[in-house]
Amino acid sequence: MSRPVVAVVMGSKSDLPVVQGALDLLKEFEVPFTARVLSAHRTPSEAADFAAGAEAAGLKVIICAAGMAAHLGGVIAAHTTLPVIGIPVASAPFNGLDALFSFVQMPPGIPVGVVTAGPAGGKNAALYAIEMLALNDPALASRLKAYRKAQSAKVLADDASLREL
Ligand code: RP5
Repeated sequence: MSRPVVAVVMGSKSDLPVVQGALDLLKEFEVPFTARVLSAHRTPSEAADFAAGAEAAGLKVIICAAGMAAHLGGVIAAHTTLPVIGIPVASAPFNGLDALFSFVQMPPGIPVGVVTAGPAGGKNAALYAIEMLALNDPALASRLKAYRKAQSAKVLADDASLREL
């Protein structure tokens, strides 16, 4: 197995259902990745150490999923210049708005790119990471184009089948 180029970090194993779509897509696109559970609040030193060593470890993009006061993306981004993509995880009582604001409200100088909450966010985080990697990987870029083509073909087929009714 090649060295991971994407890390998918979640604040808790309970975030896994949201992240699963990202893991599945990275597998489908044959992007080597690692999945970790690291918490900005419960394991702050481990989270900071991981981020500080990420570039030297060969990682290119870090995806972070967290809920509630979701500081994971910000803490990881504070310790690396690699691009960080945040997936807010919805939880009671604020249904992910809390996590969204925690991810998106980064002070100028330390950006975190944010996708939507929930499984759609998980998928788009992976696709966004794949788009970044595809800039320097022509084989990955053609897999991405084929994926888009298949996606469009499915919508057109759905359209045709409904028009027949
Ligand atoms: C956050 O707190 C995690 O990312 C998770 O979404 C939330 C709740 O964590 P657990 O209590 O389920 O471990 O840090």
